[in-house]
Amino acid sequence: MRYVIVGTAGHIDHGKSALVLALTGIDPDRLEEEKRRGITIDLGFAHLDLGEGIRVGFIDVPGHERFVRNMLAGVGGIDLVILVVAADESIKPQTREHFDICRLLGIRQGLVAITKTDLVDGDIVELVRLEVQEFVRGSFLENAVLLPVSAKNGEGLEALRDELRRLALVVAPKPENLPFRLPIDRAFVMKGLGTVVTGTLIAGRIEKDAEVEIYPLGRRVRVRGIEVHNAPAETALAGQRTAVNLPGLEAKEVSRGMVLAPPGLFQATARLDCRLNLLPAARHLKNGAKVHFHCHTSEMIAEVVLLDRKELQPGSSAFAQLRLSDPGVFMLGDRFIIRQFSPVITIGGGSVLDNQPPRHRFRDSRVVPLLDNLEKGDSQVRLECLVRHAGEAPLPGLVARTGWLPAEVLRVGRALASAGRLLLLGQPPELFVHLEHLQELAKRVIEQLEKFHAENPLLAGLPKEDLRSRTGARSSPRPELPSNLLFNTLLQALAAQGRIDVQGETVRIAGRRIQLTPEEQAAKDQIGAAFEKTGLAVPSAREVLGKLRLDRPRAEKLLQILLRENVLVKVTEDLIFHRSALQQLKELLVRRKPQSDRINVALFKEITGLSRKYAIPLLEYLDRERVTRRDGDERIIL
Ligand SMILES: Nc1nc2c(ncn2[C@@H]2O[C@H](COP(=O)(O)OP(=O)(O)OP(=O)(O)O)[C@@H](O)[C@H]2O)c(=O)[nH]1
Ligand SMILES: [Mg+2]
Repeated sequence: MRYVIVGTAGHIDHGKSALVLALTGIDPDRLEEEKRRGITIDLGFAHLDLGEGIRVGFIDVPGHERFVRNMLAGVGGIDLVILVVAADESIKPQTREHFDICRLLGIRQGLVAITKTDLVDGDIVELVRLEVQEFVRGSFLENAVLLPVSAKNGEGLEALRDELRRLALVVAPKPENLPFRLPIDRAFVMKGLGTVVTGTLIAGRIEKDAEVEIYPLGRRVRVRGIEVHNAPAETALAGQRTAVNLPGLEAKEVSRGMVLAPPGLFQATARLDCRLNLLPAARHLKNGAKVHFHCHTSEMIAEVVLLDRKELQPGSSAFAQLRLSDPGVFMLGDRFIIRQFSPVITIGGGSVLDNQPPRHRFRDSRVVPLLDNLEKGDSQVRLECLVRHAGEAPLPGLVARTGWLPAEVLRVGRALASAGRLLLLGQPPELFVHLEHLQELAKRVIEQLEKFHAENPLLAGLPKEDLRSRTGARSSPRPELPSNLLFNTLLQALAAQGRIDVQGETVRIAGRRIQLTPEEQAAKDQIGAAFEKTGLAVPSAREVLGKLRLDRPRAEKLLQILLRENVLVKVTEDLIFHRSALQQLKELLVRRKPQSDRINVALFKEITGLSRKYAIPLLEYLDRERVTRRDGDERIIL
């Protein structure tokens, strides 16, 4: 079965709805007000089997200039357009506007129906045919078939069905191997069923019972039932008119413009980088101008930020950033329309290139090449661009930015990894790192370590976390810190290359030793000797340091070095002993053991000649060192 969505387009009263009714037997004007006023107000839907496995869904749009926004909500999902031109009126303003919109949206196939031929004679039909041929010259409809038809007497309807059948076979099918996306065009309550939302499925497939998320609402619900072109179905496929029953959701919570997609996969965003085209008939567009933005079924206000010029001239095209009044789900390649803020007329359109761009500085030289690659590149170029620009990017973030399935992002990522462009970290891969970024970080790690050693010759190295934060920003255009996964991988790699040493939490340039000046070396020896000389009756550290001819911070550092080298041992915050004194103490106890393996505080004081102030902390130290073990008031020598 081949499913194709056909949209009507054309001026008010030119016979769009009558043509759909004549073709399908279904009146697309479903609202009471539409029937009373004889005009279309909102989108109408109908369907038709053309045989040969071809099923057509019609989206009938209103021609009235006040309802162009409704027309825009429908036209986003169509594969083919029937441009309707009434034989008695020929080309009118909304013929032009609707046709501009079709061109800006990149619709590639269609036909022209010259309607109401029963009202005019053959010469007039020929005249209109010539006018239309002139009108579509140079567009996607240049070689399209022009068919005179009448909904009244049935003229041309068979030929029109034949042409639709032919076109249906050349239309490119919508992509099924992408995460599904259903831009919602209607939400209503069905008796006994609850909330139903409808739309044209523009990508992927929706299964019955699947969990779905309503973006940007963030609500997750289960699909209870699906209808495709008004018939119950287990699965809806890309390209089909789809109705989804979502019990547990209030119809009033949902509105046109929201999107049904896999839960948690996408991120709604309010900033887009895009290619923007301005129609030749539009006025020039100033940087910062506000416009109406229409994409799929959504509509919001956007501020246009031009990236490389102060204003956009009519008929020209540029990269721009759009800042939206509300968040929405938009993907690379999505087409949109912009309309002037007031009076509201269609002035241009374009395609989304980046759905999560940062705010750019005006004329930032890195932006245009990036957008250029995103616009023209293949999957590999695009993915590499996104990762290069971010430095490192987690897999879920890349799924949300590309709109591809995770497996596809991984496939393209692996190809880039084997080409030596990316590094995929994690098992299974979760973080994509650009090799240039890795090299840049490696350079910064070494620079920061060199700088640290130069400024702190008495310190062994830099704690990892300090190094990570120093490696982040500074002169770099990217202020973010490298993630732990990336940073630890980088340190491992640098250590494996013999460029750095990592000891516990401390990192240093490989082989770098603490470098003391002769004066510092002498002071260090003096501190060591002072503690060694006094044995267990140690002076306070402050007393020792006070005697040195060194400033206090440097003396403190020397003390730290001695502690780190285990020449001195800290027993409590205030008590520091020389290693040799503690060693002698241990030996003293071991020698006593053959006499008795028990000792109490009084006896310990007696044999060491120490006061209680020293005795208790030292006994606790010996317990920790497993030389003794406490047993009530006594200790057992082990
Ligand atoms: N004689 C004649 N009248 C037609 C034909 N097609 C439509 N009409 C009449 O033209 C009027 C407008 O037709 P619609 O089909 O509602 O026009 P439309 O293009 O859908 O109008 P909007 O949706 O409001 O833009 C109606 O009164 C139709 O009966 C036709 O082929 N012949
Ligand atoms: Mg109509």
